Amino acid sequence: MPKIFEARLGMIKGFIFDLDGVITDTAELHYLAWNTLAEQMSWKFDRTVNERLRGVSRMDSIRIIQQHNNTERTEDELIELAALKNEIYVDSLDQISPNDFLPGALELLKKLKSQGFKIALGSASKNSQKVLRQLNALEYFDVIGDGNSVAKSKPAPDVFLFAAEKLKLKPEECVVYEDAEAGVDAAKTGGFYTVGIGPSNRVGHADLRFESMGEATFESVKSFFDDLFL
Ligand code: B16
Ligand code: MG
Repeated sequence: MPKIFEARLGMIKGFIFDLDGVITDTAELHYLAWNTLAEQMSWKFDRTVNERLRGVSRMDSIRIIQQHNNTERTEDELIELAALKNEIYVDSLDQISPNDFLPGALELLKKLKSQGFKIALGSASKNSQKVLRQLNALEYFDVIGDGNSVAKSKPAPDVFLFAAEKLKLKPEECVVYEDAEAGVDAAKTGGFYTVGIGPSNRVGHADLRFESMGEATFESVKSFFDDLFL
């Protein structure tokens, strides 16, 4: 039987990818944008605080930064400040190019496509379309689930459930790749198989974990989940 049909016989039929930290590293650009705003506002902000924003929505991120600074602001003020950060961030996305895939990510997308798997994005970002466009990666995704698709952000499973439904697959037919603690929580709550990218203190609760995308190849994942691909 041609390889391309094999995947359709097994239980795993689709892959859902987080964006930042899995497909590309926008975390640095998020950090720089938050840092610029923090300097303008004379807020305390550093890379340790930034690490707490990984996989967290924009509005939840600004709440974390405000807590860190012991400040209280109205919801309208927070929306305005988050919009300022977003302007800086979106401008900085212009510098992303097809050279900015995390090592291994593009190869994995190509492999999955050639094997006939369905592919979706499951990101908290409301800017995912621009990031994927800059990477020239839109063609690999059958469905885009992102911060514009659902109201509840990770650790709620909504964005992954949205992506699976649009792919016409059940959660147990999909593997989710995630680099954030809240993202793995979201995928597990939704009933998905999970691949964590990063250290065990962050994503050790995933079914399978790799330090980097370069290690998280199709072959490694297939050999771990074994029967689900038969
Ligand atoms: P935006 P992911 C997340 O991306 C980032 O990790 C997180 O730092 C960011 O706050 C969030 O997207 C929202 O992004 O401001 O562009 O809507 O990992 O879920 O792909
Ligand atoms: Mg992420």
